[in-house]
Amino acid sequence: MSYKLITKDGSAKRGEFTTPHGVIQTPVFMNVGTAAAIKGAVSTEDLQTIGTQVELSNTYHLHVRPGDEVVKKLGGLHKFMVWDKPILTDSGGFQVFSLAGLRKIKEEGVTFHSHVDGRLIFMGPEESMQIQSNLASTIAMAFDECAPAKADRSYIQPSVDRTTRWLERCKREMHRLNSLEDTINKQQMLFGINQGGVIDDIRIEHAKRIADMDLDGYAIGGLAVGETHAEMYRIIESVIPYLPENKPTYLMGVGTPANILEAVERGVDFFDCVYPSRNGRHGHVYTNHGKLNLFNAKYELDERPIEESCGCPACRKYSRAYIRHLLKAKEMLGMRFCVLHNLYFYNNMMSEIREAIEEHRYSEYKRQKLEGFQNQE
Ligand code: PRF
Ligand code: ZN
Repeated sequence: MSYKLITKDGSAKRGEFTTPHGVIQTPVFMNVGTAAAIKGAVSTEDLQTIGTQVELSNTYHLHVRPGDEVVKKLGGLHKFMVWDKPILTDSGGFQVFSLAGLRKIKEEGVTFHSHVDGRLIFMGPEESMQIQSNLASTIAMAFDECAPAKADRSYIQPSVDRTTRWLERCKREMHRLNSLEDTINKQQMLFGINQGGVIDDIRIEHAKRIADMDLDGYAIGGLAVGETHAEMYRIIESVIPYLPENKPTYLMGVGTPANILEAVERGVDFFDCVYPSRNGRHGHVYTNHGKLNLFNAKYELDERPIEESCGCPACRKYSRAYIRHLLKAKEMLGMRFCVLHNLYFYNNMMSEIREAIEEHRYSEYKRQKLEGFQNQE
C-alpha cells in the first residue's frame, strides 16, 4: 500500500504517499507546468527552492509539442526537465474538451484539432495511456470526459457511463504498458476520475463503481467549471465517503486558497491550479491579508517586501516598489518574482495545513486564515 493515513482531524486527512520518485506529504498543491515548463520563467531548480513536491504536466500539450516519442527518446519527462521528484500528468481529456478544437466524441475516443497547427488528432484511453507511458510520469490520470457545467441528466448519465468504460480500458492498457521491456517507468500509477456534474446520485454511483477498481488514487473531476462554490463543496461532501480512505483523493483544477481550505476540511489530499502562476504573471500576488495588485500606484514608493513573513526568493530581498517597476517596464523578472512568490505562498500554506491537521486544530487554523484574507490592505 503506497498511501499511509497518518491522522485525521474531522474529515481532513494528513497522508503520506510513497511513489517510485519519492514520498509526497499530503495535503499537497501540485505546481503546474503544462508544457513541461512553469510559466513565468521558473526552472525546476527554482521549484526545489520554493518547496514544490509534485510537478504537473499535460499529456495533450506534450503530445502536440515536442511529441511524447521525442520525450521518450530523451529518457522521459524527469530527465528532460531535470526534476527527480514526482510528476503527475493529466490525461488530455480535460484539455481536449476545453482547449483544442473538439470535433467528435465517440465510444473509441475523441477527434480534435491541434491548437498548434490545426492538424486532426485522435485520442482515446489507450492513446492517452501510451503517451503518458512515453512521458514516464509518476502518476497517470485516466482519460475522462469533463462534461459542461450546465449539462443535464440526459447528457451526464451516458457521458459518465462512457468515462467508466474508458477507465476500464485505461487500467488494462496501463497494465500492459507497465509490463513492456522498453517502458521507462514500469511502476507508473493510475488515478481514476469521478464525474457526474452537480447531480449527487450520479456522482455517488460513479464513485462506488470506480472505488471497486482498486486504483492508486481517486480524483474528483468536472468541478470548478462554472458551478457555484456551494455546489462544488456539496459534491465533494457527497462523493468523499464513497472513495477509499486509504487512497489519495485529488480535486482537479482547484483553486483559490479559500477553495483549498474548504476542500481539505472535506478530505481532499491533492490539488492543482493555474491561479498562482497566471495571477503572478499579471502582477497579482497572494498574501495573508488578501491579494495585492502590484500595478497599483500605491506601491510606487513601497519599500516593504510583498509579505513581511514570506521566505520566498522575491520577499527575502526585493521591495514592492522594485517589483512594481519591473512589471510596468514589462521586464520578465517582474513576472518571475510574482510567480515564485505565489507558488511559495501556496506551497507554504499546504505545509501549515499539514501541521494544523497533525495538531488537530484544523478548523481553528482555517477560520483564522480565511479571516486574514478578508482584511485586504
Ligand atoms: N478532468 C481532467 N482534468 C481536469 C479536470 C477534469 O474534469 C478538471 C476540472 N476542474 C481540471 N482538470 N482529466
Ligand atoms: Zn514572497
